[in-house]
Amino acid sequence: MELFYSHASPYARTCRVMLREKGLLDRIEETEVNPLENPPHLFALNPLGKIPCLILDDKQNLFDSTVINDYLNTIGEGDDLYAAHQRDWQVKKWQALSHGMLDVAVQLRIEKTKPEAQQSALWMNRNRDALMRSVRQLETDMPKMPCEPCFLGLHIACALGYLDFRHAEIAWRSAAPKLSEWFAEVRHRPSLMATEPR
Ligand SMILES: N[C@@H](CCC(=O)N[C@@H](CS)C(=O)NCC(=O)O)C(=O)O
Repeated sequence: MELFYSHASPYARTCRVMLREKGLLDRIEETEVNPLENPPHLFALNPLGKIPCLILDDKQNLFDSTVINDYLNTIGEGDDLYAAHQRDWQVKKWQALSHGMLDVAVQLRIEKTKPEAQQSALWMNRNRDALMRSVRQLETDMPKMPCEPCFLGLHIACALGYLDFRHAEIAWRSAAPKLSEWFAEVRHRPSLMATEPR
């Protein structure tokens, strides 16, 4: 299999974490690509032109990150990292919250990269507010989240890691001390260490 990714993409990071957690590294080639350079091979695989994108051994391909992670979880070794999602709608909801945080944080990043005159202060504030509300919700709901091997926590760690990487001005730790303490520990997990954004 071959995974197209970039070091900065938080969505691709979740797949790279899943690959490591499920013992699939010896079955994958990870190929770096910059979607903004309009690579024809990526566009041929994914008409949306986005990463991550996975080529399977039979040459079929998969996107987006949710589909790829579901697939990797199915074919890899060890615990089913979506077991809690299957039996608890709240876990699915928190997974959607974490994925939504990536959407908002990437949107904010796109806004920041525009020339200053074209940036929308209104949207940047809306995005920052949504991220802070989401962090506060995670702080509140954390005690109810599953402790068993579960992909939710790893995904949340990728979302928080992206906030630190691209939006360090968002002081999420002061609003979420328990989450911050948890993140300080979980970020040292080998799958997360090996995929730190850059
Ligand atoms: N819903 C997609 C989002 C993927 C996405 O937006 N990837 C970004 C990189 S972080 C991308 O490839 N952007 C290129 C573009 O939009 O042209 C997923 O979960 O994989």
